[in-house]
Amino acid sequence: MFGNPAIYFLMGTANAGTKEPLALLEEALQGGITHFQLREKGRGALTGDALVEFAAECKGLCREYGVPIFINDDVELACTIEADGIHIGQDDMDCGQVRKQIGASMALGVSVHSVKEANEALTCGATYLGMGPVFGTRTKSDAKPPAGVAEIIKVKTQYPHVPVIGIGGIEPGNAEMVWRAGVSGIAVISSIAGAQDVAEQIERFKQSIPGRRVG
Ligand code: TZP
Ligand code: MG
Repeated sequence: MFGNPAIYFLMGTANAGTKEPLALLEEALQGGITHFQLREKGRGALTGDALVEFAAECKGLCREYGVPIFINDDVELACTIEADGIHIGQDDMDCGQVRKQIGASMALGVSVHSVKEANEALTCGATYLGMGPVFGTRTKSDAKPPAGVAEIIKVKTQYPHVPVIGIGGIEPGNAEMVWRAGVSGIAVISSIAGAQDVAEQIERFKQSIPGRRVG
C-alpha cells in the first residue's frame, strides 16, 4: 500500500473553496495522487446521511482510479462505506480499540510526534504513521508548532520498515527535504486543493521525489 512514494491528498468540503468537492477530487485523481483521505471537518462539514453519501461517492471515484480511500477519525463511516483505511490522531479514540473495531484487514494510520508515540501506535496495530506538521500550516487550527524532520528521522531510524507519511505545509518547493528524511509519502491539503492547476501541481510534487518513482 505504501510501496512506492505516495502523494497522499487529504480533503473535505471545507478545503474545496469555490470548486465542487467531487470535481476537485477527480482532478487530483486524474493528476496522479496515489492515496486519498476524506477529512470532513470544520464549518459546514457534512454530517449524517449527506456525509455517508459524499463518502460513498468519493470511494466510487477513487475506485475508478485504483486509489485507496481513507477516512479521517470516523470509524463508523469507514466501516459503512468499506473504506480501505482509517486515520486517527492522538486525541481521537484509543488506537487499540479502533484496530479491534475495524478488524485486521483495514489499514490504520495514526498521527504521532515521537518515537514513544510511534511505538504505542505500532503496538496497537498501526499500518502507517503520519508525522507533522513538518512546516507551518494554516489548514489545521489546532496544529502543533512546525517540527521539521528531526523526529521523522528518529522514527525511521528506529523502525526502518514502517511507512511514515510527512504532513503539514508541504509544497513542491519544500518537499524534497521531507523525502530525504525517509518518508514513504507526503500528505497534502492546501497546496493541492488550492492550486490553480491541480494536475500541474501534483506533477511538481512528483518531480520533488528524489529518483521519481510514484505509485
Ligand atoms: N495534520 C498535521 S498538519 C495538517 C494535518 C491534518 C494539515 C495539513 O494541511 P496543509 O494545507 O497541507 O498544510
Ligand atoms: Mg483526528
